[in-house]
Amino acid sequence: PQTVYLKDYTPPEYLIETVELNFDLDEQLTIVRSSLSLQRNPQSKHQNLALSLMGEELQLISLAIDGVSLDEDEYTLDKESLLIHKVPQDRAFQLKIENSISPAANTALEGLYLSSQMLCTQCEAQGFRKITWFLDRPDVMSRYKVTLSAAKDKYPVLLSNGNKIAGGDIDQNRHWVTWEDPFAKPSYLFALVAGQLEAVSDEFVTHSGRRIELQIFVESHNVDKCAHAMQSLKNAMRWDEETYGLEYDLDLYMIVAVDHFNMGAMENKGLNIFNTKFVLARPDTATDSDYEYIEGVIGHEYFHNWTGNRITCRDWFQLSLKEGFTVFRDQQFSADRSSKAVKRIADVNALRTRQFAEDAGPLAHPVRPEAYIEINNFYTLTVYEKGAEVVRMLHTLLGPEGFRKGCDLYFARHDGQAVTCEDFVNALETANQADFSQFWLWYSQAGTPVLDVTEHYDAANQQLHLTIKQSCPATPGQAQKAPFHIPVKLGLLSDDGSAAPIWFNQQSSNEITLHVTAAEQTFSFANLAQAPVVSLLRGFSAPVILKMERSLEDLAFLLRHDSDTFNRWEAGQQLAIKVIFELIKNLQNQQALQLTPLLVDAWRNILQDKFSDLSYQAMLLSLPEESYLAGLMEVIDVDAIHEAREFVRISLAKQLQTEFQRLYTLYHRDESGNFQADAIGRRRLKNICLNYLISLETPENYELAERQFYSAGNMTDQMAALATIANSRHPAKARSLDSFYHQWRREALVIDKWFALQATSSMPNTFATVQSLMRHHAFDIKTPNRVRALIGAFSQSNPVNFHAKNGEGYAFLADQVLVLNDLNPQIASRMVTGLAQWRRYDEERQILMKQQLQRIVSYAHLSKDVYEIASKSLA
Ligand code: HT7
Ligand code: ZN
Repeated sequence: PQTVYLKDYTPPEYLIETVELNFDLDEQLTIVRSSLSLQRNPQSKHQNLALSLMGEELQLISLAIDGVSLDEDEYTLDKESLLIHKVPQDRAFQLKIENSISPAANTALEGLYLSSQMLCTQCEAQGFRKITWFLDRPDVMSRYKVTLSAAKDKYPVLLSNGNKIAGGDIDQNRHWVTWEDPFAKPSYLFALVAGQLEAVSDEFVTHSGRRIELQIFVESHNVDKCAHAMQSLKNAMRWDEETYGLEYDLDLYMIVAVDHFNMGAMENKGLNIFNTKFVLARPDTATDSDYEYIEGVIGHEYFHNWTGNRITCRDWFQLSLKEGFTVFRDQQFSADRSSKAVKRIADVNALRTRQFAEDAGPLAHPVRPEAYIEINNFYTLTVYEKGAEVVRMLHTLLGPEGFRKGCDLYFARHDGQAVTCEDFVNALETANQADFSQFWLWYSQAGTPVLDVTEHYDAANQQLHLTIKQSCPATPGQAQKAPFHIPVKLGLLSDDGSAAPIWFNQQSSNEITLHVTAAEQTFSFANLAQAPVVSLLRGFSAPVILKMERSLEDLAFLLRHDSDTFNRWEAGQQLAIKVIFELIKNLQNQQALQLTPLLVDAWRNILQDKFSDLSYQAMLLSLPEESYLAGLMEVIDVDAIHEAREFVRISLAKQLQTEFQRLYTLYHRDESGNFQADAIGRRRLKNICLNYLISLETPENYELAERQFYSAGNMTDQMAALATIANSRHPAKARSLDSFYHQWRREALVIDKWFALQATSSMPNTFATVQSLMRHHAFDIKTPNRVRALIGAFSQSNPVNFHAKNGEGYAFLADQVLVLNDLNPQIASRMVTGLAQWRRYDEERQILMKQQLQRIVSYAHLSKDVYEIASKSLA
């Protein structure tokens, strides 16, 4: 397969000003008639008389230019393009194309496809070319008018972008609707939906007094699960006006929820299409986390209207221009809507566990990649999450006002354009007279920088010297790295836990941001009568690995006293990590395990202290996840990690049982339907206590979990109880799982949870369970949510069982990847991730994982998607 390079970018040779599309919709055979007004792009340097359009899996019916049909010798058709040998050069012309497509046969879920009984589209990144031939690239922006016609009974609702301008009946059985979008857009933002859908409606009055109609379309049995998504949308619209001064532009905003979707959601202009998972919620079917995710994703897609749609990407290498910025915006939104501390910790946790692994492995790439084989493979944690961290650092460096000033300039300068990441950074620089030339390296250099910090207290001069060395490991294609510009937030604590004033450059403050720009730098702080305790990288001010020798006592001190909520949590995590790694060493040397009283005391303090934010308290009590611990190990030992972490969990439960029980009883109450932050906090705290308690495997704690499972009036409590049961030797495990299935068999999203819960159990017979679940009548390999819930969850979130020494997990995954490869390459390539980190394991596992990757690569009909991930993993 061919590699596409950023350096080869050239402007399009032709532009398309307007597009008229006419769809005769039918699930077996849809006829597409497209009329394009084209003209040469004055900015193109080429002198080509020919016009090359992209198209895949299309059946051509006819072609005409300015009303004159083209003969077969006037064009060349191949698998991926249509070349019209000669087109008018000095004037605009009309190209008419008629072709057919087969939505029901489209299992890749890209282009026009059938989801349940509904027809819908997914065009990002390059799906439009599976609908008709086009200049399917984001820098070609056109105005669209779309007419849909279909059978009235099967497809009573017909939707596309923009405003509905006309409609009517064709005959007794068929009807039509015309939509017009006044905003020019790239083809990836085109959408249509047809189906038997019900609309839940509301309205929003904008800052300037415009009335916007809001509609969420779902199948009729889901109408009672849209209220939260609707409220989230209104919250997002208000927030963007207040925070960025950005108002919605069309008169109508539509969201459609579909069962079959390759990702979370899609920001098509005026017609978002969502995975049902990120729309539907009712207290008894969705957990508190589901509610939070829904608000975040609804916000994310809404925010794209400005960061992505009004201002879009010049080419797909610039993906982080819209995704990194929009993730940052949705993170800010969620933080403002809930607990800032908890949201930041959750985001950093996800980044460090998953993106850091990507950045340290064979698939590492810069936030702005330079080459790809299949762009769908670059919707990555690096482009999204690290991209958001890069924007966050710009926000930190400029401060909120400076950042807003820069954004205002970006929106004013580039509205209606397709631009690059440089354009974004330039606008921030110009508005603030800043210089981000070194900062730019965050976009072009891959890998996670490491900060090695040493401190030296000079008692005689009452000075503290901090020496920070930065380095960044080699990544594929980038052996050497230049130093980054890293904002490092710092605070100092006196020995009573209060803030020690920071005297730096003759000025004093309680917190400062250091600019780390060289390979090695020393920062000195004056007027310190005693050695302070350093709180570094507050708020996780940069996506780096911080290495600093710290005693258990210092960490326990920071855990008690740091005023920075992120660093307070981080101190607890570092403390637990140090303890767990000591235990891992003991296990590997076959020594007896013992838990240091220091950790028990620290956890006791957390349990006994008063917190206004109980979600935060619950987070402080959570032990680092196994996958995060794995990322810190030279050679990953999944069994030792699991055993050591379990030992800590059980020991804490034994020694602090009374405290865990006290808090469980205090906060266990029925307040289903209450989604206020304090009620969510009570559930989180109570459920983490339950998690510790059940590890004791005593009848009374088993009883506690079972009672909660059967009496819960909300999904958070029911799932939390079932998860503890499924992950233990609870005698009622099978009965509880069966009961759950029967209770929820008609709710697809809840059944996904049921699959995932079993797939992630660390109990010994899980692989057999996974195999039998593959044969369960509710399992469907053509439904991405189900695949993620079973195959994805097992291979990516069940380290002990997936990495079983006999290699059965690896062979199973490769089998499924090959099946998926033929059905849905995007989902197949996502599943390969489970094997990508093979070099991090012991030699025996390396051999087994590598064998499966080789088996995948040698498959005769391998898709570009899977080939790219598997071959790069092996390289
Ligand atoms: N911008 C959207 C990306 C997306 C997507 C990409 C490839 C294949 C399928 C897809 N569905 C959605 C989602 C977002 O980031 O908002
Ligand atoms: Zn996005």
